[in-house]
Amino acid sequence: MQSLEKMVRSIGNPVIGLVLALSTLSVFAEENRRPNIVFIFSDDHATQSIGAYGSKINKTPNIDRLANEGSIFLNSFCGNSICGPSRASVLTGKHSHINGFYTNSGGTQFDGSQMTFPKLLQKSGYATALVGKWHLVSDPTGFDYWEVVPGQGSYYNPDFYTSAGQDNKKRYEGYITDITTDLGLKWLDERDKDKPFLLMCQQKAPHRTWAPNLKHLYNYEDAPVPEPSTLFDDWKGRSNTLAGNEMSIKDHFIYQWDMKFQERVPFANDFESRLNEPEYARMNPEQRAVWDAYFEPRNAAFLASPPTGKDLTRWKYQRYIKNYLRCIDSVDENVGRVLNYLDENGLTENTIVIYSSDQGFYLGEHGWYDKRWMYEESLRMPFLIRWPEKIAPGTRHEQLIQNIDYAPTFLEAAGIERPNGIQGKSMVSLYEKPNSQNWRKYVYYHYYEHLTEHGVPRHDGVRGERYKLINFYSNDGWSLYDLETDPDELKDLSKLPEYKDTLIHMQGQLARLRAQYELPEYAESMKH
Ligand code: SGN
Ligand code: CA
Repeated sequence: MQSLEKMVRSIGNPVIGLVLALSTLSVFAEENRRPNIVFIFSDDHATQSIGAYGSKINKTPNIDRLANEGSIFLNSFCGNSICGPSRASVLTGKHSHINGFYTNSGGTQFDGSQMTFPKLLQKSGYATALVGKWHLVSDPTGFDYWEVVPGQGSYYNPDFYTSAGQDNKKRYEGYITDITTDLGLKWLDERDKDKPFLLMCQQKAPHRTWAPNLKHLYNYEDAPVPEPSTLFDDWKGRSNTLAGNEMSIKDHFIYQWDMKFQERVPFANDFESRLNEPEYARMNPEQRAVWDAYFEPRNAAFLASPPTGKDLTRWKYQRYIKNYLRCIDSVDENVGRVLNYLDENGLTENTIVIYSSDQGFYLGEHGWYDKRWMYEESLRMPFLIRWPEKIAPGTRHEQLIQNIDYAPTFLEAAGIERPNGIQGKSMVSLYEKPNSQNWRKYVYYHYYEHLTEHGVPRHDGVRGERYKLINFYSNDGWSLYDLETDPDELKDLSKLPEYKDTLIHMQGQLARLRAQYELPEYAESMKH
């Protein structure tokens, strides 16, 4: 930067020089005002387990701070409910068929040469960093610093790698959620403080196999976690495809994996005995001692008199949900660490903080775990945002937003021109008018990973403010739900004559969105 004095001297006329210098200064002042962005992104965190979304099963005081001090989007959705595809949409602001990342399976690499919002922020003068789970196969692009876990990563003593490659992995002792935050905060300390910054802090938790921080193992011990009303859903009255799922609490947990047994359970079938707990092998002797002290007596009690029938499903639900919620306890604690860091370093006012997760998850609803289906629990993504300079505390948004909206929002917040081709809408205007009706009324959804792990068929669809239309286009046709009268989505209305007009209306919306987003023919989508 040219000094003021030098500029005035080189211009000769002190008055013109001073005017020019002052306007230059105001540009720099503007530059300093560009907001920082801290994007905290977890993996598989369902809104049903966030206090601010009305959780009945746990508390998340730190995540809730964002809603109290900023805003919450009550109708926030993904476009393809699975990890890599959702992340690719976040980075590009485009649906899967445009950004090229359709499924986690099939060996796709994210094309990191395409436009992403971190790249544009970096180019416009932001310091950029990414830590934690990446899961897009190719190396991250657009970050001054990145340090990520291979694939899904591990909970205990995790490996991380950098641009030095996966052959040069570094193992950190401790628990992944803490370590990911440590790396992010260390970078914040060491960053170039003359630049605004983007930090993407991407937590692996609470992804399967739901291994808690050992200090949280005894949380939720006192009482059973309430069950969802659809834990014993029989999948009748809806698409036949539902019964083909492999994600039920009843039949599809693996004892030595999800249920935390070390030995084959005598009455378990082969499906339920396929794998061994992946985290146990990574723990050091002290960690194992803590783990064993918790699980061994409880496993022994289970084996001594195993529950049967519905009680067995209930037992599995408790073991699953408690470990899942314990993982979230750690995520929430680490959100608190980040917020405290911003407070202590005078960064709160001018920093946008977002909490989100790559998709929702079934916490026993429909008798399930996992995601992928277009039903509400896995279609939803949390989206909480605090930006003290623009957003009034306690703002609640009803508008339908989607993960393709994040990139254009960050770009507009940073004053960067929106490049052609982005499919999402910037949400910045909604901060000035939280009740704005000038917003989309329907979102498009498309899941491609056909009948892989968990047995979910490909489908697309449209989610409106009241109705949801799903098209199981390669095997079963239409489903239609009324979210107002049937929020649990237990009754498919698509074949009922009295809903014919609604069906036609929603089919029209689907066709409109497919044209707007330039979807190819269904036959083409079936190649992915
Ligand atoms: C793993 C899990 C699945 C999960 C996928 C996708 N199996 O394959 O249960 O659906 O990841 O998750 S596990 O046996 O490895 O636990 S995603 O978040 O990456 O989309
Ligand atoms: Ca995920």
